[in-house]
Amino acid sequence: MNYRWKHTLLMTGIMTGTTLLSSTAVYAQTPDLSDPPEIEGDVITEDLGSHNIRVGLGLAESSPLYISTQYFGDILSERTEGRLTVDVFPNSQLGDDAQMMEMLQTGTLDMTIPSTSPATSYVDELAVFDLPFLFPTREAAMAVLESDVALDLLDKFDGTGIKAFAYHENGYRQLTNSVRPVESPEDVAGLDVGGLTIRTMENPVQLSIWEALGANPTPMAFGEVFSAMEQGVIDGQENPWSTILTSNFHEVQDYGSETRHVYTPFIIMMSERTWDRLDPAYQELVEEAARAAAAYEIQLATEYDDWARNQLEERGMQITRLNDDQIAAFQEAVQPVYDEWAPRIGEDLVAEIQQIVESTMAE
Ligand code: TK8
Repeated sequence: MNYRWKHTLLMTGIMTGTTLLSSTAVYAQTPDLSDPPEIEGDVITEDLGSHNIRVGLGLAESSPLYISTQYFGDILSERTEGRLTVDVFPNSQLGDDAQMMEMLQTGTLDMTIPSTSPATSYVDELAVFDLPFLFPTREAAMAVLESDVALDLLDKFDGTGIKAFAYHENGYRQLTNSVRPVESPEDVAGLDVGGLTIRTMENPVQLSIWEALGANPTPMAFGEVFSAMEQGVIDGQENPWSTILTSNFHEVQDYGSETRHVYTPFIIMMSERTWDRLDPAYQELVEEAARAAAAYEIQLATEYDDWARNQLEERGMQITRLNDDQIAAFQEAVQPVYDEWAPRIGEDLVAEIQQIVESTMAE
């Protein structure tokens, strides 16, 4: 275990069986998460060149994404005797998802892990994940993300200057706002008082969803969302509970609703220019480490989800849980999104994904 990883464990307070002397703000925000899997596999002892890989992330240091990216770095470093190193830059400090993908293309950044939604400007078909209520359960989502149908979409980055390795979990997206409790589409549309101004990801399907719900959708980069809410430019946003917590959105959002309306994953990706500079043995290792980091991140994200919701409640957010009928009302309201987008995304692709989902429900 190298120093950096130990440091991360201390910072995030996930050292199991250890009492931390001082509880930092980060510690207070971190559940008892699983340790990363042991780093296994051959060590490349031959000197195949030294590279420092810079990874930009939109999310904060306490997010599952950041923790798993540190683990990714530790795998590379341990298995190359320190010749491959990774520096992680969180909090959109190097740019937002769209900008960081452009930086991969130009080679000014080595890696990033964006949501699929902004990545649809490179691979249109990824918009299939933007469809609302596509995955009724996390098991269904996992079955799809592991399927050839989904993995083939990653190959479609070929020729864009970006190499995509694996899916991570972002998680079920939930609505928050600073105006009123929401338990129905009517509450979003605010029939008499006007619709909520909701920040959406920069993606046309997301825009359609919130239009269908009667909101005033405002596409915006993730890094700008906190201050836009603080300044009252927007009323609300939607993201998984873990992101809402680790981004401190509860400081500026009084209400949350467990809508689970969208499940868009992350993709771990590298600049092709960086990739081309790596020895084939290193390339193979990077791919392997990316998959290991993805598996660990999915585990962490799953562990984080309910815990983060409870933490938000403890910190004063009023969270509305929705029953099946209430969820069904949202689902019905966004049906026009399927009518509009399924033909454009590809009816076959949508059907293939739905078939995988259904196969998990039948079990
Ligand atoms: C982080 C983003 C973010 C996403 C969003 O870079 O934009 O709301 O959920 O987490 O990818």
